[in-house]
Amino acid sequence: MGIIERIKEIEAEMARTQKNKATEYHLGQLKAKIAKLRTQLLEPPKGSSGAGEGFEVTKFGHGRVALIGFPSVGKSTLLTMLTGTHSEAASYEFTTLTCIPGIINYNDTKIQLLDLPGIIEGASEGKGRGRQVIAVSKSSDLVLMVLDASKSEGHRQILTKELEAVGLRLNKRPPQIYFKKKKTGGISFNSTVPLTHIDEKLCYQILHEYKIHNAEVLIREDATVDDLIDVIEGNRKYMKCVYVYNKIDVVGIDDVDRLSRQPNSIVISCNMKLNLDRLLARMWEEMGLVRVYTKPQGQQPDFTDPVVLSTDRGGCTVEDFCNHIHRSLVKDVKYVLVWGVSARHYPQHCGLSHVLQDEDVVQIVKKKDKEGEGRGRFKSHSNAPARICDREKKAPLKT
Ligand SMILES: Nc1nc2c(ncn2[C@@H]2O[C@H](COP(=O)(O)OP(=O)(O)OP(=O)(O)O)[C@@H](O)[C@H]2O)c(=O)[nH]1
Ligand SMILES: [Mg+2]
Repeated sequence: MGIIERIKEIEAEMARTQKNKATEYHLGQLKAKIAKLRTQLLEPPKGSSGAGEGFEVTKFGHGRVALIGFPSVGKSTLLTMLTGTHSEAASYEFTTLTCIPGIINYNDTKIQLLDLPGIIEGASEGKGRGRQVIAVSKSSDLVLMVLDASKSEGHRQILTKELEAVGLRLNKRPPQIYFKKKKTGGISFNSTVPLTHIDEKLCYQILHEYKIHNAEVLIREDATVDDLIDVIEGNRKYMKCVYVYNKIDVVGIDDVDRLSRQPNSIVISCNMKLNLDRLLARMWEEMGLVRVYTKPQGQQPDFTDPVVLSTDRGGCTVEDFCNHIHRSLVKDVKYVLVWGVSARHYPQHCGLSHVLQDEDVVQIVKKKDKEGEGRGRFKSHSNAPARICDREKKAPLKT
């Protein structure tokens, strides 16, 4: 039996099973089994070299955004609108067959936008080019899920489910669970809050399913079984996602109003060029890019070419900023002067751990060149010994 059939079978069993206190443990175990099989499904088949054929697109710019959606929802039209790169758009499905990159210049930063083939239900199991599409979206900083406003709203759930099946978690934060495998000592289970979904026995059973018998588990929030499985698997990717409802020109105003009020959603129309500027602003905001301008000593700041940092790509501290300019700069920095939102007064003297914010101006003050042993005016440039007893003895005077 193949892995997919086994997953289907377990899912059917879960659907058959009544949910109550007595079956809770059994259901938890089944969930862990499915998660294990899904992970197996993602591994490249044994004996093959590498992960097989994919869309190879070089990373470019300060952030990467992937367009994901069913066929013919207007992904290619959106890419053409926003970037000026032409991507074939037509009224039939599966117009786009590979990954087409485009660049958006926005707020002095460059954002790479990727147009991808449409995905269909079952993409996580390898239908269509689903796997490659999902792999590319995993490598991006933000997912734009493009949906057709005139079609059923179930599409959003179907796509989210497909992405969840391969370990992508949209608009969620990692569960507050500490988990560490050990060599010996059995399983220690602790929690800092009252738990309503998990208890010690269930946790033991799930760990047993993974053949883990020595581990430390500390749960810091009212977590569910799925959260625990996510932490044990450890390969989940937490991503931001904006739901983009396209083609609002063909639906009524009531629907548009309802869709736009949903969380993380934005309504647009590519054909009528409606709300595209809002989409760009939203996209930029979600990526959390931090522009830092440099200021040479005694000169005006350079407002043309910012250093762009982000928490997802390396962090936003002064140290990250210095590393961005040059690796060897950090050890020469004495302190930095910061102007902007992150500074309490202008300019603020900051150390390497200071966290910068968008549109800050930074001036680096370097340490002076290495001085000799002595200090200040006692600095000695002669080769004379430091202690009097080390003096070279002169020959005694001849009398
Ligand atoms: N009414 C309306 N039609 C649109 C809009 N945007 C795109 N379309 C149409 O939708 C159709 C599909 O657009 P594409 O951009 O090819 O869609 P796609 O998502 O790239 O499709 P695949 O590449 O097949 O996955 C085209 O006929 C477009 O003209 C819109 O805002 N309103
Ligand atoms: Mg397309």
